[in-house]
Amino acid sequence: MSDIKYTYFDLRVKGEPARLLLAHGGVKYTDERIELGWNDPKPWTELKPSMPWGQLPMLQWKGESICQSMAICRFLAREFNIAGKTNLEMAQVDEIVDVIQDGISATYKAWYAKSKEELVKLTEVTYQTMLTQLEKRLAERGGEWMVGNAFTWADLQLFFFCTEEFLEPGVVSAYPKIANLVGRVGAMTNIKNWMETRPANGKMHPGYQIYFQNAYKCITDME
Ligand SMILES: N[C@@H](CCC(=O)N[C@@H](CS)C(=O)NCC(=O)O)C(=O)O
Repeated sequence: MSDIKYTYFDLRVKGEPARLLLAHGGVKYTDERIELGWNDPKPWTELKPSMPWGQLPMLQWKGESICQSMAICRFLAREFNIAGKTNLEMAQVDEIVDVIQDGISATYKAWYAKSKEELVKLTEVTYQTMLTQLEKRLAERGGEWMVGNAFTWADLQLFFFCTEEFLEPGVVSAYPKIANLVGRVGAMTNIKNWMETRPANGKMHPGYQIYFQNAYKCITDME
């Protein structure tokens, strides 16, 4: 029985990057998936009061618990030596991760607004600006990895953003260096294996679908 347990909903949103890190690290852990509230509210209603911040994800690591998705990721990245080699590199990794988090937060905002105008702004302005800037930063840093000429979790976070329900695959191909990086991360043995074998998302409730499908599809559905 593993002394590592990761608890999150049966979803690939805020909690999925840590699952990618755990996959990359190749550690054995219990992947505890809490049923989505709209399918059955009971499991989360019972668990929520015992969570320090009333939210998931939570990582239990050898007798200690850590919450907050990005704190968990930074911890795992340091454990697996992909946080950056120096203090400066760690800051450069954080810089990229924060840019991606801004893009993810903008996505949530547009989902909640449920307005076509916001979704169009997200896809045509926010994503395009962010990907253009990331492509430029990647070129400045040698074109292969986002930081320090070596794989770090900044690359993994970029992989997450480009392969989950944020962008259409065709969008990434317009940014050749990012597309190449995403392809190389996806071909890493542990990541490839995780992507091919991970559990499917839990059953989605139609009323909540907008929150978990990419904005391009949301726009098409609104037309
Ligand atoms: N800042 C927190 C936010 C976590 C969060 O929003 N978790 C959501 C799921 S993605 C949650 O637990 N929702 C259930 C609730 O708030 O009752 C983090 O990054 O971990």
